Amino acid sequence: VMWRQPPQHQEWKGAGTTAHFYEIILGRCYTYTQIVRPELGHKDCQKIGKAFTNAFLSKDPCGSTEQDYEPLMELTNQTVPCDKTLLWSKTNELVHEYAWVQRELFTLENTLLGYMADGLRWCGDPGSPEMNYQSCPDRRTDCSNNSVSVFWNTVSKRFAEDACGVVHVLLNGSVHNTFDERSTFARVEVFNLHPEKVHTLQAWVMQDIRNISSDSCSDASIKNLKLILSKRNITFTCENNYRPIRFLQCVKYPEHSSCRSKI
Ligand code: DVN
Repeated sequence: VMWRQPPQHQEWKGAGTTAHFYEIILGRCYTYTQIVRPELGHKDCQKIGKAFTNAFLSKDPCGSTEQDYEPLMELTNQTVPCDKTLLWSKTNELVHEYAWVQRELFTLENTLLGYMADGLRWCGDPGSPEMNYQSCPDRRTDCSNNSVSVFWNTVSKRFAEDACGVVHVLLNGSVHNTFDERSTFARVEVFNLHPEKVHTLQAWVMQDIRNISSDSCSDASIKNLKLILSKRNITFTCENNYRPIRFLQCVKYPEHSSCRSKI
């Protein structure tokens, strides 16, 4: 008999699971726990890798839940020291450049689980024990409860809940909504900071060095953030173009006028 090929149509609008997903997360887990943070050397990366894939394999990629990721969350708990949590929105590149230099600061991607998953895509299929390398749900056109979005919402929630002392956030003063209500920072992190532990949220609002405009801290969206936090009993402070991070921007554009003056 001639066996029919399984249908090869693209099921979802988004790109499929990253090639070699399992090997990548396993390798990153060992790199992180053995080399980046050897104090986490006791973590069981085999178990963590299995818990990660068990969270989404053989399941509807549009019906992902926080509970799916619960076993993974339990295996990857990690303490971030007070005053060292660094949140961000629309500053992906700059924030990680800064965290690379300020080694004691932790973005989510500097924690084990964020480090493992950073930049990857994954999904399964209810009718198969395999990963779907062909396509995965796009969060805008297919479904918001997809395996990747639910993962980031879940780990971001825990990251914010665990924070204590002063929390910092690096925002982009050169985009329309510096504080964007649809962002993970706004939807998840702001509402999961515990006021009993987090007394202050300090924002550093950075503008694109090539077009520095007026005071971003007085932007309407920032006023909205300030209001939300005051209702939650968290003090808000805001600083425009924080100098240490401006210096990082100057590394990229050393000839720019705002970088030419002698320090
Ligand atoms: O504080 C950080 C960090 O802790 C994190 O988990 O949340 C904060 C950063 O997320 P954000 O506030 O949504 O910031 P951005 O710049 O709007 O989005 C950063 C990235 O996450 C982007 O690649 C987003 O994908 P996009 O918009 O280019 O398709 C992505 N992202 C945002 N919301 C998401 C999401 N990915 C999956 N599901 C979501 N709900």
